[in-house]
Amino acid sequence: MPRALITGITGQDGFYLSRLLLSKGYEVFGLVRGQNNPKIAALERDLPGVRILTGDLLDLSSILRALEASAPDEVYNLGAISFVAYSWENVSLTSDVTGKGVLNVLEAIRLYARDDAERVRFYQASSSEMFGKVQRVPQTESTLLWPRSPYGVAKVYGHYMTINYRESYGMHASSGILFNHESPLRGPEFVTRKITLAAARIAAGKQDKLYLGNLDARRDWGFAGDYVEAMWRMLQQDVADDYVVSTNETHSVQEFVERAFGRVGIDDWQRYVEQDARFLRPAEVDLLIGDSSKAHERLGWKPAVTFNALVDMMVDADVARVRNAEA
Ligand code: NAP
Ligand code: F7E
Repeated sequence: MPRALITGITGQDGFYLSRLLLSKGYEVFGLVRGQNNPKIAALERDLPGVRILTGDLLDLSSILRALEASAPDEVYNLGAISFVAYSWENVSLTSDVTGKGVLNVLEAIRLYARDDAERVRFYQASSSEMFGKVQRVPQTESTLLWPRSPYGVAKVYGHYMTINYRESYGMHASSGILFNHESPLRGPEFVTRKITLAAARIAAGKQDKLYLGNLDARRDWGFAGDYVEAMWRMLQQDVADDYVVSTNETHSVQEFVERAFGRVGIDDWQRYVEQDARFLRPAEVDLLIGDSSKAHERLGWKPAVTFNALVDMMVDADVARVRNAEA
């Protein structure tokens, strides 16, 4: 039975990846931080097969202990401070967790694996946010990185450190440059969930307005359930490498709003949506669109869920939550 250790298991991707690995017969271990993390109860309820270990990306010795306890074949580093807007307000913490946290995991694996560096395969959750002020359209694995947020800068550090450990120590370390991916489990601070939740609440008469920042920003949005399959496939390759994972389509925030409100029967969304400067960013990433041909050719991966199906799935889940008085 293969064994996997996942950091960030209480997040969106942690859920989908755990479910995938459990379905493939893996023994799954999850690193959870804090002495009484309230998300543990949900994890135990939704993924009873997962074995929980405590630790923090800021604490190398806790990661080393988790490696010894889980003896993994594969480590997926999904843990991070992942909200871009928050990263300007907490620059140093974001740099430590999202950036140096990667080094801590790589170093812990190196120490743990000793003379057999390839023994533990490693996945790093890199991000399209690294492309920032995009230098090429669409973006590929070789597009110059130009991050536009402290989060993006921290991800660049983790990305190159992953490559560096691969090249220096022969580690089987792969980096997935994932474009935005969403699901009904997306945190409500991200624009997609903020919109689908608001559409559901407005349709139910529970909310009057939706305040947003930049409606013109364009993203390549896919479904998290599809993207975790690409992570797993990367670690099944004989040779570690870096891969863009994307849908190869771009849509504006406004298009997302139109589709979401249309799904709950509101065609005049302009009546409910107002721009609020609080949600504008000091530097914006205006356009993201990936080219995932390499993942398609080498991993045989392609996304199944379309943009419209993704929006509808998220809206329907929020409509159900509102109906059940959960939101
Ligand atoms: P998420 O829902 O925000 O989950 C982040 C996870 O990191 C949570 O489990 C969180 O734990 C954990 N974490 C935060 N600080 C930690 C620390 N100091 N030590 C250990 N764990 C810590 O993120 P996601 O959407 O699932 O994304 C997964 C990864 O992919 C992240 O690294 C993200 O940056 C990256 N990524 C995401 C996207 C996307 O569109 N979703 C795209 C590209 C890359 P708590 O629950 O305790 O807070
Ligand atoms: O913003 C605009 C905002 O916060 C998307 C993370 O998973 O994907 C995510 O980062 C766009 C931006 O995601 C609001 O300015 C407008 O242009 O949903 P978001 P993100 O910043 O793209 C990348 C790939 C990651 O790696 C990250 O971890 O939407 N926008 N109005 C708004 N965004 C928010 N959050 N709230 C608004 O009111």
